[in-house]
Amino acid sequence: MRKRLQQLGKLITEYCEHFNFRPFVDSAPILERPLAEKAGLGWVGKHSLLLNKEAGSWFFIGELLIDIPLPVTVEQPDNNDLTETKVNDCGHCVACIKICPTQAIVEPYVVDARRCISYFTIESPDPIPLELRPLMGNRIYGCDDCQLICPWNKYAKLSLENDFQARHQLDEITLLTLFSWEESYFLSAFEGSPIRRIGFQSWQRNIAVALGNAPWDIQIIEALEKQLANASTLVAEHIHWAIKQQQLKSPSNNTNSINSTNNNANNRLNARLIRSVEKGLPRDA
Ligand code: B12
Ligand code: SF4
Ligand code: SF4
Repeated sequence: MRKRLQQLGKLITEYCEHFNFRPFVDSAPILERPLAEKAGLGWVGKHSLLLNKEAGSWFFIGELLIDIPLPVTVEQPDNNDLTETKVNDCGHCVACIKICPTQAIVEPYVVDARRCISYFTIESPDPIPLELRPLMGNRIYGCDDCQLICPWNKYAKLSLENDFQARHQLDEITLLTLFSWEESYFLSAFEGSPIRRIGFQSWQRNIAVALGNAPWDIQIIEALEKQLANASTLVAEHIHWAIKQQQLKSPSNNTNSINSTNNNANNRLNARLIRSVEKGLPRDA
C-alpha cells in the first residue's frame, strides 16, 4: 500500500511543479482513524476501527502527506455517498464488545491495548500476563474476533491481491508444526511478512501459550519439553506454564475447577464466534 501511495505521489509530481509528499501506512504517530473518518471514508466503530458500508473494516488505512494547499470541503452535497457514511452505523449493536475474549473493549470506541491480544502477541516483547494467557486460546499473531463478529464485514469483498493470500499453507498448518520450526526457517518463511517483525522469541512464546490452551495431548507435552532445552528464559517460562496447563487437563488430573470455569466461558465465546462466521462469513471460516 505504501508503494502504491509512493506511485500516486510521483504521478501528482508530474502535474505540480513544487510538490513534496510522504506516504504513511501504520508507520508514524498520525491518528489515522479520525483522519480517515474526517475524509469521509467511513465511521469509527465501537471496536475502534474504521468501518465502511461496502468494505466493512477489512482494510488498512494509508495517507499521503503533501505540501500544497487543497480546497477545503466545507459541506457535502446532498445525495452524495459520503454524506451517508458520515453517520455512525453501529446503532445499538454491541457484538464486538461482547465477543472480545479478554474484554479489551472497555467501553464503546475504547480499546485497552494492555488487554488486547493483538498487543500482547504482536507488539509486546514481555511475558504475557498470566491472567490473560488462558483467554488467548490459539491466537498466536494478532486477533480479529471483534471484526469477525461485526455484521458490516459480511458485505466486505475478499481481496484478490497476492499479498493478502495465505502463504506456506499457513491456513492449514498445526501449532505443533509451527512450534517445531527452527529460527532460520522462521526467518526465511516470513521473509517480507509483518510476522517476521515480532521475532522468533515472541513467536515461540505465543505458540507455547496456545499449546498450553489446547486440549490435553501427550504429543504437545513432549514437544514443549523438547523445546525447553534451547529456549530463552522468556520462552522457557511460557513453556513451563503450558506444560502445567496440559498436566491440569490430563485425564488423570482433571480437578482444577478455576481452570475449567475459564475454559468453559471461553469455549462458549468461541462457539458463538464460529457459528457467526459459518453463517455470515463462510469464506473466512
Ligand atoms: C496503537 C495501535 C494499536 C494498538 C491499540 C489499538 C487502539 N484501538 O488504540 C493495538 C496493538 C492494540 C492495535 C491492535 C489492532 N490494530 Co492497530 N493501530 C494502532 C495505531 C498504530 C495507532 C492507534 C492510536 O492512535 N491509538 C492511540 C489512541 C489515542 O487511540 P484512540 O484512543 O482510539 O483515539 C481516538 C481518540 O483520540 C478520538 N479522536 C477522535 N477525533 C479526534 C481528533 C483528534 C485531533 C484527536 C487527537 C483524537 C480524536 O478518536 C480516536 C480514534 O478512535 C494505528 C495506526 C495509526 N497511526 O493510527 C493502528 C490501526 C488502528 N490498527 C489497525 C489494525 C488493523 C489493528 C488490528 C485489527 C490488528 C490485528 N489483526 O490484530 C488490531 C485491532 C484491535 C482493535 N480493536 O483496535 C488499523 C485499523 C484499520 C481500520 N480499518 O481501522 C490501523 C489504522 C493501522 C492501519 N494503518 O491500517 N493497534
Ligand atoms: S482484537 Fe481481539 S482482543 Fe483486541 S479488542 Fe478485538 S476482539 Fe478484543
Ligand atoms: S460489531 Fe456492531 S458495534 Fe461493533 S463495530 Fe461492528 S457494528 Fe459496530
